Amino acid sequence: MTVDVRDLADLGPGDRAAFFDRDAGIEAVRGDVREIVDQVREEGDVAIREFTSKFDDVELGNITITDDCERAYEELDAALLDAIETAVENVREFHEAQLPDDWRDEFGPGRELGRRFRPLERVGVYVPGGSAAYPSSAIMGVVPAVVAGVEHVSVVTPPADELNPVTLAAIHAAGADAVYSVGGAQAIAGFAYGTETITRVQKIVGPGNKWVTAAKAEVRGDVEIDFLAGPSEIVVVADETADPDLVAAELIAQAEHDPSTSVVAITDDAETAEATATAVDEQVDEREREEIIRAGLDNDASGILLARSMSEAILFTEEYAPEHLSILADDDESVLERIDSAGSVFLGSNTPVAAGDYASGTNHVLPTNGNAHVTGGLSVETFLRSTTVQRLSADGLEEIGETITTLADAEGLEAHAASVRRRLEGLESDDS
Ligand code: HSO
Ligand code: ZN
Repeated sequence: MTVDVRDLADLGPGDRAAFFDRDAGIEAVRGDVREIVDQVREEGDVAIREFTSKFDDVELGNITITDDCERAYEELDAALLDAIETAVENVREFHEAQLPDDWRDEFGPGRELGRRFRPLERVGVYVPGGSAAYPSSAIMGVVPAVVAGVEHVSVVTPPADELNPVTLAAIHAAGADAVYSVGGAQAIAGFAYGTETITRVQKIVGPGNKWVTAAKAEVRGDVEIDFLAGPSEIVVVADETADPDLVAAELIAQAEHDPSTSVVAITDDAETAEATATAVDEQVDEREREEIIRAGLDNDASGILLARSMSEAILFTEEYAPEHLSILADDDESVLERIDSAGSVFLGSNTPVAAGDYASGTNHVLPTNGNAHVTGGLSVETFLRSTTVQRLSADGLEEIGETITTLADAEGLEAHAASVRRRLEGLESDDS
């Protein structure tokens, strides 16, 4: 068997913890990354070129490749272009539905409060390249920023002798304003501090390898980031009605991303668990990326788990807080009802995770490593900031004046209280 079925109740504390202690694996490279970041910060483009030569084995001509993206778009095969346009359109529509309206309301007599939303001005999107060149990630990073109204959306993507034309075309279709042929920690540093060529941004988003993620951790504080994303993850919660072939297909699909992907199926039904293990065995041989898949299935945070009840399966899933959650169960809505922590949820047998990875419209840049306990994936809000606004009428100020002055006095901030009393006194003399 490629994957054994394990009883959840029999897992020792160490085995159980392995499922929950996933991390992005960046500690080992933090020191090296710090040096790269510091050098780019000091030397700008010179350091960008030096590190690109050293790590990517490419002597950069133009760092800026915005026009190349447009050309790739114009020259792309019609079927691919159509797929990219459909994906962009669906992602755009779903994200447009997220745009919040500015609002004001009266919360008490003469006390008007509200919120306004404005886009960030300059953001940077990291689009992975190399063996993990994902045109879809270009769409997922750039489109929400454009929808939010960000004025300058720039993209970095690693250089290569032959850049992936589909990725370049997708970057253009998604609406990026500037594109740079730089990858790794040096690209993140370029975004964070700016160089002669690269425009400094206010926020950096998008997934990357551990060098990229470590660099995001390094520059965080000087620049906003989305989150530190690790390898892909999925939990499939299945009951006895689930088709084991589909459960297996979901595990295998995400496992093909990376050898360190974590994939879990959990069910309360022994037959479903065994049949899933058999289906994984059968399917894995047929897959092109079999070796990567096998490595993923073998991870400590991967496995087919048999729970004593659906409740136990749900509690495990909640603690896992997976990036992707597929629910293949008769009453999937009531399973969903009991789960708060997951990046993106896929309900029912017609909803493969690949739909969200590529084209249904939801975002695939999602929290991993249990971060779904505290955050969601990329959205329009990632690229907005909010401002509160208020106006008090005379009545409104009189109503809360004493509350303010009492608290200000208690804090010893007499001038705060005075700024209120001066107005209240003015109001009294207006009355007389
Ligand atoms: N499942 C990945 C995204 C992706 N899948 C890109 C295919 N291409 C992380 O959510
Ligand atoms: Zn995927």
